[in-house]
Order: sequence, then C-alpha cells, then structure tokens
Amino acid sequence: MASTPSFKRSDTIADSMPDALKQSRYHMKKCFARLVASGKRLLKRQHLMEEVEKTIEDKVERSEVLEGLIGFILISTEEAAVVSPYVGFAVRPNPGFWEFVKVDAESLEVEAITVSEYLNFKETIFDETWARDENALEIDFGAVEYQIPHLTLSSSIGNGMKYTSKFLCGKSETMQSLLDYLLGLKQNGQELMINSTLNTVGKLKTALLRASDVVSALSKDTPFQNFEPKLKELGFEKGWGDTAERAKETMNLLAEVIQAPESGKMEMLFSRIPKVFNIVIFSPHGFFGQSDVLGLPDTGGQVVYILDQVRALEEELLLRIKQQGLGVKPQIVVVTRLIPESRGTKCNQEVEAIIGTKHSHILRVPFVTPNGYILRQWVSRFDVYPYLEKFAENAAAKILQHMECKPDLVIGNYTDGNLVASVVAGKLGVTQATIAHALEKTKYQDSDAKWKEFDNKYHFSCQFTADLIAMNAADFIITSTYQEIAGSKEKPGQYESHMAFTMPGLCRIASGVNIFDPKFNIVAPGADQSVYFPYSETLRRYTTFHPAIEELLYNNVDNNEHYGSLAKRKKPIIFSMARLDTVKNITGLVEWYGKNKKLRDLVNLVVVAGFFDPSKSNDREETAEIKKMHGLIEKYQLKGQIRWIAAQSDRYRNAELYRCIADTKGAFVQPALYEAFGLTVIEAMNCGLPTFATNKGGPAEIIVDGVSGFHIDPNNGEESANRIADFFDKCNRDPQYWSTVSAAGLQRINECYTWKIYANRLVTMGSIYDFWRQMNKDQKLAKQRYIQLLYSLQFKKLARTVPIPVEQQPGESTPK
Ligand code: UDP
Ligand code: LCN
Repeated sequence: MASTPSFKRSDTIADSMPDALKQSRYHMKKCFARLVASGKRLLKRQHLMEEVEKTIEDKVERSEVLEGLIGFILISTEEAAVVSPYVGFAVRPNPGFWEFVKVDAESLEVEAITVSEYLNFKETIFDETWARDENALEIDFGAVEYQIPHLTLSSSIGNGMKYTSKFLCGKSETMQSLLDYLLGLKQNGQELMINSTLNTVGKLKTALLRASDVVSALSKDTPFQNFEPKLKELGFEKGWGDTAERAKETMNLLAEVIQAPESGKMEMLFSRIPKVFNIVIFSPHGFFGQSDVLGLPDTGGQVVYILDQVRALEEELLLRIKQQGLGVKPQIVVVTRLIPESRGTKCNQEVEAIIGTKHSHILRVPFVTPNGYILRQWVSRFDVYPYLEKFAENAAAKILQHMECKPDLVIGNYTDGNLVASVVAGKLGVTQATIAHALEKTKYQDSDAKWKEFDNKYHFSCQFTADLIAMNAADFIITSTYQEIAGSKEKPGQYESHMAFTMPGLCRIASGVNIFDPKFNIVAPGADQSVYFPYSETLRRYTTFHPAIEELLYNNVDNNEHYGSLAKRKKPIIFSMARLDTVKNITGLVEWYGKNKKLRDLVNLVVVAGFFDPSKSNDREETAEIKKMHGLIEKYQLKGQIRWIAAQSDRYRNAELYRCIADTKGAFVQPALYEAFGLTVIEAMNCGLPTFATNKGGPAEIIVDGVSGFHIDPNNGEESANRIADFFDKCNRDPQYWSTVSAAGLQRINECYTWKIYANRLVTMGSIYDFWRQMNKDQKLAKQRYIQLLYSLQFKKLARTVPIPVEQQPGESTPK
C-alpha cells in the first residue's frame, strides 16, 4: 500500500478516520451504503476491497482514494462486520496491533470501540440473543496479567528470552531471588553450586572473590575434584565446571551479573546453571512411534520433530552435565498414548528406548473412556478430548514411577499435548513449555465465529479452549517461525488470532493471549543432517536403496505401493510427499499438473501420500482425498505421467528418494493450502533439491523467494504451475541455473535451521523461564486460578460433547 503522509504513528484509527472519510466523502458515502445494502455481514479485507472496486469504477479515481489515508485504513482492515446502520472495523496497522471502530454508514460518524464491544457487535450477526445477554461468558486473561513487563515493538516479538533477561536485569529484587534460586538447586537431594552458608548476596559476593582466587591459582585443566574441598570450605558445591578454567568462568559470570546485571551475561549464566536434567515431552495422539507410522493420518512432522528434538536435547544435556562437572544421568521421556490396535506398529508397547539415545524413552499410557475401558483403536486428533483428563492423571503417576523423580521441564506438543502438559506441570509445580506445530484456528476461515458449523466434525470448541488454557499456563512458548506468532504485515499470525475472538453462543475471548508477552520464542527446528544430506555427497549416499527406489519410481505394474507410471523417464521429476490431508493439497498439485500442458511436457509428477483404497482408511479427510486423487488421474488422463506412491515410513529411504529426485534435476513442491512450518521443505533443501513451497505459512519464511527456492500460491494453481514450468524452461536454457538454486537452498539451511542451535537455546530457556516463573509466582498463581476455572467449568463440559467410539467387544477390553 502507498505511504500515507498524513497518518502519524501516534494517531489512532479512530482519530484519523473521520478526516480520512471526509477527504473522499462522496465515494465513501456510496461505498458504505453499498456495504450495508449488499447483505454481506462479515467481510474480510479482500471482500472489502472488492466492494470498493465496485463502488468506484473509475480506476484513476479509485487509486486516488486508495492512496490516501482511507486506503491505508481499508488495506489494514482485517475484517468488517455489518450491522445496519453500522459497520464495525477490526484494523491491524501492524503485526500485533489492533484497533476497533464503528462507523455510521449514513452520517459516516466514527466511534472508537473496545475489542470486547467489537466482538459483541460481530456476535449479533451469528447469535443475536446470546449477544444481547450482558452476562454472556467473557474471558479476559489480560485482567489477571498485571505485573509482567511486555515487549512493545512488532519486530521484537519472538525474542522472548532476550527480553526476559533484560527485564531480569532491570528488577531490583533479582539478586535476592537469584540467591534464593541458587540455594534451591538440588540434584538427588544434593545441593548444587552453593550451600546454605552463603545465605546473603553480600556473603556470596565475598565468597566468589575468594573462590576465584583459589581457581585462578590452578592450571586450567585441573579437574574439579582436586579443588572441591577448598571450594566447599567457602560454601561452594558441585556444578561450577569440570575444570578450574570452566569453574572460574562461571564464577566470574555470576560475580559480573551481581555487580552490574547485563542481559547477555545473564543469559550466559543461565546456560551454565545446572537446572535441567529430566525432561518430559507430551504428544498424546497417535500414532507415535519410531517406525511404520509416518504418513498415517495425523502422523507426520510432529513425530519426526520430537524424535530429532530428543536426540538433540539429550546430546546437549550430556554436554552440559559434563561441563558442569556432574555425574548425573539425564532422562527424556516422550509420553504418548498406548494404542492396543496398533496396526503392526509398536504403539501397543508401554516402554520403548529411543534409537540414537542413551537415556531416552517413549512411555505409552492408554486412553481410558469415561466408562473405564481402555480405548483400543486409533482416534483422530480432533476427537481426543474426552480422554485427556484421565490420561494426564495416569501419565503423571507413570512418569514419577519411570523417572523416580519429578521432571525439571515439561514440554507439550499440539493442543492435546499442551493441555496435558499444563495439567501435569501445574500439578507437579514444574516449568512448562508448549509447542503448537499447528494451531487449527487459522486453517479454517471463521472457525471461531462459525464454530457451531464445525463442531460436529472438528470439536473446535474444545480445541480452542484447550489452546487458550495451554498458552496461558505455559511458562514459555516455542515456535518455528515469526509468522506462527505474529504473521506478516498482511496476515495475522496463528497465535495472534487468539488475542481476541468470539465463539457466539459459547464465550467471548476479550483477551486470549498476548503476543507481546516475553514468553514467545522462535526456535526453528532442523532436519537430521546425518540422514538428509546433499545429493552431491556421492560417497555418503545410501546406494543400497537404489534398486528399491528404481522399482518405486519406474516399475510398470500397479501394486500396493505404487499406482500409475512414468512413460518418459528422461524427464525431470517434480516430487511431493505429505499426509493425505485436505490442507496438504496434494490433490491440488495433481490438478494443477493435469491442467498445465507445458508442465506436463516438461516434467513427470511423483507424489508420496496416503494409500489407494479408500475403504481402508478410517480418517474422514483421507478417504475423501483418496477418492479425489483417483478422480483427477482419470479426468486428466495422467497415467504415464504420474506416479502415486503410498505413504513411506523409512526416513533413510525417503532421504535417498529426495536425492534420487535431485539426480533427475527435478524439484520438490509443497503445495499446502496452509503449512505451519513444513519439515519436508527443509528435508528437500538439505538434500539439495530446488524447492517450491506454499506462501501460506512457515515455508514463506524458510525460503527466500527466487533465491533459495520459490514461493507458490496454493490458491492460484495456474500461476503456481506456470512458475514451476518456467523454472524448468530456464533450466533447459541455462544448465547452471538448477545448481545455483540447489546450492542457495543448502546455504539457507546451514545458516538458519539446525538442531544444535535449537537444543542449546531450549535448555537455556528451561532455566531462565524457571527462574522467571519463580520471580513472578504471585502472578502465576492468579493466572492458574483463572485457568482452573476455565478448565473445570468450560473445558470439561465441552469434552463431554465429543462422541466416544462404540465400546469394544466384551472381553476384549480391560475395565479400569
Ligand atoms: N513423511 C513420511 N512419509 C510420508 C509422509 C510424510 O516420512 O508418507 C514425513 C516427512 O518426511 C516429514 C514429516 O513426515 O518428516 C512431515 O512433516 P511436515 O512438517 O512436512 O508435515 P506434517 O505432517 O507435520 O503436517
Ligand atoms: C506439524 C505441521 O503441520 C508442520 O507444518 C510442522 O513442520 C510439523 O508439525 C513439525 O513442527
């Protein structure tokens, strides 16, 4: 949008809008009259602009109007609600900043309204009686948030740890709290770092000076045991370092922080404090396993992410424990549901060691129905709510039994895992982190206002309530991208869409989550680089898979694993791999390809997704997508140009498959209607495969468009298919071009997306936010009380509305 010279940052929309309307009064009168007469009640920006276009037909006049202040306001409007004679506007001038106004369509008078008033205004469109009820349930987490400092700039969002350290440095009580915190550090009942003789900041300071003298006199690599007795006399315990050098550095860090707190040093100090040894990670919905599960419904990136995360975290913990000079064994436990009908996977086993780790396990706890039966079959992630309370209770007991101690950090994944993590962390009094992977709310337009339409199928009333509970209970929130929190200039973020919303007839959320809270942190995952490495590293390649991959791609017989064939094998391949969900839009890609002659002439299409027989799926969306795939292959006569491969679960073979596609000088295409992050995108890029990925969601941040890959618009298939075709055209004209894009993709990955950076930051957050939580314990308690109300009065009631599958055959199930 053009710049708006007359709009100052300090102006509110309500202040500037009357003048803005006056400047184009003639057109605006017409436009507002049209809005009211159109009968449309809820308009998104795009619809609003269409109405403006219809009102001001003359292009020149229209662009004059739109270049003015009113243009800025309209283009910043996310949503307009029409309740004659008024039009309410929800305006978002910048990520995270919202203003609400109500305009009288006749007089063009403008009134500033609060968010709650706006939501209430909008509710009248959907449920007038409820909207008029002054005592309708309104949730306002902002009202119980009075002490915590917040960020103020959109650009700072997602840098929570940095600002938390800064806030810590600015607080007068920090040093006393830090002393108390250090005094409370224990491992197996043994004090760490300092003992109770150093019970004032003054004593600690003096002792640090003396201890520093002791360690300075030693050679750098003197082991801790050699000077342990001397330090003990001064009030110090284990945990400072494994050598004299390391112990001295840590002591100096603490001394400097006490003398003049500075955020960088504070962060570094917390990266050294021995606090996190035992971690619990929740991912309840199945299938969670290490083999044969990927590609099953609801089972994709979250599983890959967690297993890679565990390996990286364990490595980080082992390194830190060694450097701290401690002989502690760390434990990481991934808690998921046990599924008796496990379809040949190990999801019916209670405990499974995690491959590639020394001390980490999967612990499976069954879902129990309200009637006390173990739920035997898989259920969709949308239907898990009735089982979560009991699951949390049983899981907490199992964890304590398995770990023989409380965890130091509990991490939730996705709505169900985050809810359970909130319950368990609250109960055990430990630090809690949440990871969304995807928040469903933004995937479906108006899923909040129209929740009643969706509820039978998706139970969003449960899901959004659970998400709110977890977001507020969490001590820190990890996201993979900025857009996940705050979107972009044009589009609100996933968390941002939970700042304020309404579910008419159920509750109004006047303040759901504050994205300026310093709890938000962007910590991007990576792909396992020992598996996903470039196609050009020929000596490392898994050549043993080549015959199987050859068969998978080119064998001419349809079987259980592949369908369709590639007649001209000289052509490069465009490749995609995803769960066969509607949102993944694999069928969209097949249709774009089917319709685009140029693309069909240039390349073959290979997709790995789901399987071929719809009667074998018990997932609603998957069944529909399977049928659609068959229909499209038929309609566009794609046999000979398409190979549809069933879901693949061997990541080694998949990695080699990406590389074999790179050998054809092909490309990876990720066409999702929306993608929260997109692990396949970074896997493909790690293998050196040029990548085209959706501009809706995380991939837009991963790929720098036109440099390290390309963005495609999933809602504009023709344009996207042409973009892909143009790339291959260009590659035919300039053989270097393919390699340039491939190399730029790899460079991007190595600079920004690795598990090592991830694990280092996450463990440090575990300590900093633990300290922050303890410093703000009154605030935390007030919030927890409010959360408990929401849980008991709302969530539990909603969870009971979700149907339970028909009870098992008598004798097959175990009453509990
Ligand atoms: N995947 C797989 N086989 C399949 C489909 C997907 O191994 O048939 C893997 C894929 O390699 C990636 C993950 O599942 O590691 C999917 O993650 P992504 O973030 O792309 O999507 P999600 O499924 O989590 O929405
Ligand atoms: C879930 C998704 O939908 C993906 O976008 C992510 O990459 C994956 O989880 C891992 O976070």
